[in-house]
Amino acid sequence: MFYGDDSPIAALATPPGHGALAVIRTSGKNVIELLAERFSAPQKLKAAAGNTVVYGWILGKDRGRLDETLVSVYHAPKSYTGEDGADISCHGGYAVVQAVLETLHDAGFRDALPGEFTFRAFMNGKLDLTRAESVMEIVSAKTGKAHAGAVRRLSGDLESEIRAIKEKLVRVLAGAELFLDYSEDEFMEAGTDERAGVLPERELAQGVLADLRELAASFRIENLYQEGALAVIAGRPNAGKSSLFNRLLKEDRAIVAESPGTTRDWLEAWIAVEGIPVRLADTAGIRDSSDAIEKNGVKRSIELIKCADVVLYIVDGTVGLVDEDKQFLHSGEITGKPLIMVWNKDDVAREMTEPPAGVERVSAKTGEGVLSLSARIAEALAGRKADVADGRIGVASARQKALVDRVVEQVADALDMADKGQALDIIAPSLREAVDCLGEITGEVSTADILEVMFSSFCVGK
Ligand SMILES: Nc1nc2c(ncn2[C@@H]2O[C@H](COP(=O)(O)OP(=O)(O)O)[C@@H](O)[C@H]2O)c(=O)[nH]1
Ligand SMILES: [Mg+2]
Repeated sequence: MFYGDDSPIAALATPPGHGALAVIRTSGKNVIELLAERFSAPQKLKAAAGNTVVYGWILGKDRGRLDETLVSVYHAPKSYTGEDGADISCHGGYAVVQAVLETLHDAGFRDALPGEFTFRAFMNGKLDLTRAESVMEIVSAKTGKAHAGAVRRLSGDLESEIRAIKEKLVRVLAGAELFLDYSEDEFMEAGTDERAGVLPERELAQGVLADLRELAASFRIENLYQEGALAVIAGRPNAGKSSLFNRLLKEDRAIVAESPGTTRDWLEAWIAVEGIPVRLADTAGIRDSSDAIEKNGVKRSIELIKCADVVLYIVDGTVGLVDEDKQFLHSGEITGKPLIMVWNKDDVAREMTEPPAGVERVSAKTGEGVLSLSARIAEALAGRKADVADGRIGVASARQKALVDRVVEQVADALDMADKGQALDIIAPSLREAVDCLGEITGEVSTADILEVMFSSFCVGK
């Protein structure tokens, strides 16, 4: 099987399992005719106008009723894929979905490959690659902010931004090429070869470079909202790590609760901290131990800390900083990591110890100080400029980021060469490659293998 034909495909587009409804999506050549063969009202289905809904039963191979459904009918090119299509809303159960898919297979449909619907939409010019990628971003967005960024890309904001930059760069390139077209003699007559070091539209190129650098820089934050970050809670036994873990889960909305049955010696859960999806991990206590099982737990904790984007180091405020804490804070695992020291049990510690400057005083017991701690976590992860919705659109996928980086490199090279007085015929290829890379971001320039790698990471039915 391969991407790129228009054969009739079908796939379950909703999660498998029990639910009020399931949607089975179909697209391709003759899908309405094929589906009509397994439909209780075939004439009605075939006569239906595009973008209308037809009621009827899906029938099995033996014409027996399988399910009572509503079928949304689409006629090319007015559909998601740009092909004829039909979305079957049937009941959401394992057996019924299997039965409907089986009868479709039997009628001539094949299983859709991952991302094949979106692939077809792209091939038929319904959306560019940035919008195609945003479809998956929408599906996987864990927080409102992640969703908002994806919606903007689906609306075409990034596509327009890339096209606008490309248009400017094409003007720079065209200026250079026009210059190159003059015969050398014309310049020689004037005494010198004036083409050297002259880049027409130089300022335009500099403006483009600035925009591109900003776009490249946007990836860190966009990616943070899309992919999330790992925050690890560490500290001595009894400092209140588990209590704080539970408190953060309660105060900051839990997105996905800890999945039971996973064999781990730490607990983790996804929470939303100021719109950032954060995988919060509660570790075993960090301390020297002779006990083998506990030693193992400590080893795992250290592994987790190594991967952390931010470490919350909990100190029992009623005890204060002890040597063991200091040892940990100066150990190799932690150097260079963003670290927030949390002075816990402040409800009782307030009278007992004086915390060092810069710590977050909290009480996991009462919830006091936890809001301020959350703000600190968000700041440690996103920096002060934590807000994505500050107007400018950003790049969200690693693919987009890598291409923008290449464009930055080529345009910077071109400007650099111009500064050094290089001839335009040396400079022009860099500009040309930059223009091509921009085309690759939106998919105007693309190869079959790039597309296949991209779309195969989609889920089936998308
Ligand atoms: N007074 C007070 N006790 C706390 C607080 N946080 C935790 N504790 C207590 O400290 C003990 C150890 O807490 P736990 O969360 O299990 O610590 P862990 O070993 O670091 O996970 C428990 O008895 C908690 O009730 C707090 O903020 N205030
Ligand atoms: Mg604990």
